[in-house]
Amino acid sequence: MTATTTSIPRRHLLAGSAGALAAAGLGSWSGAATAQAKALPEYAAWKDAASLIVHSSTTIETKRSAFGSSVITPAEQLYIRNNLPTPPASIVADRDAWAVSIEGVRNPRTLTVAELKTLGLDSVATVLQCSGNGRGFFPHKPSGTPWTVGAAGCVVWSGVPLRAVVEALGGLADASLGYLTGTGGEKLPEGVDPQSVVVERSLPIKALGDALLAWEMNGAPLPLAHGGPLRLVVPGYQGVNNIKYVKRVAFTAKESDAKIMQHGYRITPLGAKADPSQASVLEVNVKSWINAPHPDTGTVKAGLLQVHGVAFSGTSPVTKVEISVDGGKVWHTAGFVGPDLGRFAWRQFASQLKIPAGKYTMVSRATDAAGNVQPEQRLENVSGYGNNSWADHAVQVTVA
Ligand SMILES: Nc1nc2c(c(=O)[nH]1)N[C@H]1C(S)=C(S)[C@@H](COP(=O)(O)O)O[C@H]1N2
Ligand SMILES: [Mo]
Repeated sequence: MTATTTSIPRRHLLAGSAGALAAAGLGSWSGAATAQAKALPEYAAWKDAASLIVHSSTTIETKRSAFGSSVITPAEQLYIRNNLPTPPASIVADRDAWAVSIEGVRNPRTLTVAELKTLGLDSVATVLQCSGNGRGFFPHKPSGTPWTVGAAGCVVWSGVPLRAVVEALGGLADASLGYLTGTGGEKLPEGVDPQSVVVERSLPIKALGDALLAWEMNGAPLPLAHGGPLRLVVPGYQGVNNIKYVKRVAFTAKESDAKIMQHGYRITPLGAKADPSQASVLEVNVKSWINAPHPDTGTVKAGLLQVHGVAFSGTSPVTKVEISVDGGKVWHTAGFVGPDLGRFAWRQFASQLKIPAGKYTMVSRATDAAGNVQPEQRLENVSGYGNNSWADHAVQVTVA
């Protein structure tokens, strides 16, 4: 599995200076380009500012040009998204003392991280991606952070399989409990209904199969910024379902009543109001994008050009990535490079192109083992969730 070299004949050059996609207003860089250069907040001061776009103290994005080509996203470059103010550093002062209550099992109990560490150990690489990643490409400008591609990363988590914890506590209390519910440990603001602000998500019980209670990320104690001391990691599920500073895991008959579950993170048709009958943001959908070449990293010279990017899906491995330099008219299969870290991780793809001078609209399109193909168009929805459109993720490249 090596990168492929493809010669791009002149006929694949886009006519005119912009091409159809650009003319339609797609594939623009407006989200990244208009972000202000704000300073990193204190809890994330250890991050690599040069790799990041600070939208606010609780929303920080990785620059597209900062994604490297070695699969794992370093913690210093990983995006941050907090719905509530970040908890104080005191919660990671004694990590082993952090406690999580486990409910809906035969012997419900509160377990400390120290106790969890005796119950089992596993390690899994996953794509962590905010469901709003790509929101910046929606033409109706949804409210929320206009992320382009950088509300995502691929990281390795270590912790105890949640199944092992359930087994240690006598198994599920009732075989009919249909949901796995996780609750964040933030201190909630006073004077408001807790259900209106708590970060609490319910997932179909099948998510238990791969779930982990993780205390380590990329080989280091889980940073506070990413949910330390303990995080519920649900491989294959969108960012919001991976509960940071988790204080409660419950097996429940119903979905949580919390607003973030009932009305938040729903795929709401344009013009409609969010309601619980609409699809919730659950599994990650098939997606890819090109990280290099990138207009921020200088002039691209005619001749040999290295194109690379990332491709992933929810719970199925990606099996194919195609790239196009003419906005999707002619496609070439790219090669996978680097280690395969399993079906929840992203894969790097690369292609060497022999390319003449001109303007190109470079796009990539992923396919997974279940046969899902990355679509050309986004699914319009009020909050701008789940954008996996290959057209929106185009890079405009000038080869001189
Ligand atoms: N407790 C808690 N967990 C949370 C959140 C939060 O605000 N509080 N945000 C969620 C959202 S919307 C996303 S996209 C991811 C972001 O994870 P990161 O900040 O580690 O990148 O965490 C999820 N888990
Ligand atoms: Mo998110």
